[in-house]
This record gives sequence, structure tokens and C-alpha cells, in this order.
Amino acid sequence: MGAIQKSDSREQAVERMITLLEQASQQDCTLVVYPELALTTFFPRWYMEDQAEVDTWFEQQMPGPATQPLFDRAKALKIAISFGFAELTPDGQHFNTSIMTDREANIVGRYRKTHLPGHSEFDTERDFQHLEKRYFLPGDTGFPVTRTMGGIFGMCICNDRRWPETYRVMGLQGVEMICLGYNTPSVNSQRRNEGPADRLFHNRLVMQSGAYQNSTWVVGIAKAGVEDGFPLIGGSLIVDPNGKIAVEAQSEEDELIVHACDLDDCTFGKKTIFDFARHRRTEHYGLIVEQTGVVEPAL
Ligand code: CDT
Repeated sequence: MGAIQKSDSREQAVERMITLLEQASQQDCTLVVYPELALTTFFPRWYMEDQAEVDTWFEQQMPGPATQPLFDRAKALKIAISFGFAELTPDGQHFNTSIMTDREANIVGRYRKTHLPGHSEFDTERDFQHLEKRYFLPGDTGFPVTRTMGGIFGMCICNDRRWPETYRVMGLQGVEMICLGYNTPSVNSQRRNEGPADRLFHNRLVMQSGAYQNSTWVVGIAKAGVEDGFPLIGGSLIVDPNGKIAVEAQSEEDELIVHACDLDDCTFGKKTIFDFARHRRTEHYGLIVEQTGVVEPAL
């Protein structure tokens, strides 16, 4: 999806999502994946102190009044959908969330972002803010997978894609397709010479390796273009279970990319080089869960 400006309404975003859905229907798609925070601008770039103002960016119902038309159209077209939004739960918790529906528009999967990047206070050292740690709690779902549409599907969100643990936890549940949305600034706010070429390189690197090492499809979908004056990378792509890019977006605007993903293509890798049951040596992996930061050996 192209940019969503701060002044754009949810209804406008949903209208654009429905247009993409109609195009997908023309091409016989059965699943459409949209980006992280697909209904609004990427609001964590704005510093806010008033919680009531913050809450205006969150959804208390899904579907709600603005999103019901998307669910209705998806159901009529028999297309499953996955998209991200800011979730405010009935007990007042704030999450960066993605859901997935089946082809009848029933929500069959819900994932809350685990690896929240950025910071929680205004940072004068950065060229722009990234306040996810201020506005969201770390997700409480873990990385569940869902059996639907004859396959095993999982989700993660943006920064999660940079962490091998994300893919492996789903790989250990036999995942065959990971749907993920992202909003990645085109320039590193803490290192100006890291621009779009580097950012797109990392984007491909992490999703291709995650797909290959777990023998799963990865569908990575950007919100792209200049949002509120701040550029976001595009580079939406679909990666096959061999780690190769099957198709990649060409623009930074609303654009449908389509690929026929055969979930059986996951079988070869899962039964050979990445047959986890035969080859993993968990007795040597303890540090991964026992320790968060780096502990260097004594000098
Ligand atoms: N949305 C999101 O997670 N973006 C991050 C940028 C991190 S820069 C603080 C990403 O990993 O792309």
C-alpha cells in the first residue's frame, strides 16, 4: 500500500483496501495480505502525551464500523485477508496487532507484535521519532499458527522479521506461510548514510533467510511512499520456501502483487535439510532462551 497521511480517515484506507481486493478477485486470489497499521498513518513517528489523543489511533472493535465493509466485501468475494492495526483491548491494553480471516471473513488468527523497536521517550538525537515502545505493550500471543485453507499459517509484524527466533518458533509448528506487514523508514534515524538501498537489502535478507531456514512461504507487505513527509521503503515481496523471491512490488503506491503459492513446496525442505526432528541439537541452544543480551567471556 502507498502512504496513508495523518489527515486520511480509516474509511479512505478501507476504500483503497477494497479496491485492491477487487483487483485480487479478478486474478482469482484466495488470500490478500496488507501492511502493518494498514488503517492509519504510522502514528508512532509522532510524540504524544495525551492518552486520549493516542487512543484515537486505536481500534476497540474488529471489525468495527470503518472496517466492516472490508470484511463484507472479502466474504462476498471469498477472499481471506490479513492486515495490521492498533488494538485497544476491552481491559485497556494497547497492542500492535495483525489478524487473519478465513474465506468467510471469520477471524481465525490474531497476533500481537513481539519485538517492538524504537524508544518510549522523545529522543532529540534521532532525525525522527519511532515511539512504538511508548504506545504499545509487547505482544502476549507468542507466535501462534493457524490451520486454515488447507495449510498452516502464521503472522509476525515488521521488526519481528529481523529476528530468526520469530520464524523458527513458527517453523517448529510446521508453518507453511508467514504473513507479515511492515512500515520501515527509508533512512535510519540514527545513521543517515543508511538509506533505502541498505534498508531494502536487509528487508530481502531477513525474509529470504527466514523462508529458506524454515522451508516456508513468506509474504512481506510494505506500507510505502512518503507518509506525513517521511519516506518508507516499499519492496513488498513473496518469498518461496527455497528462499527465492517469487514476486516483488515495483512501485511505492497501492499495488497488487500476485503469486500462486503451492504450500506443498514446503515439504521438500521440511523433510530434508531442515527436518528439525532429525537435525536440531537443542542441548546446545539453551542460551537463546536463558539470556537476552550479550554476555562476553571474561578478559
Ligand atoms: N515498524 C517497524 O517495526 N519498523 C522497524 C523500524 C525500526 S527503526 C527504529 C523495522 O524493523 O523496520
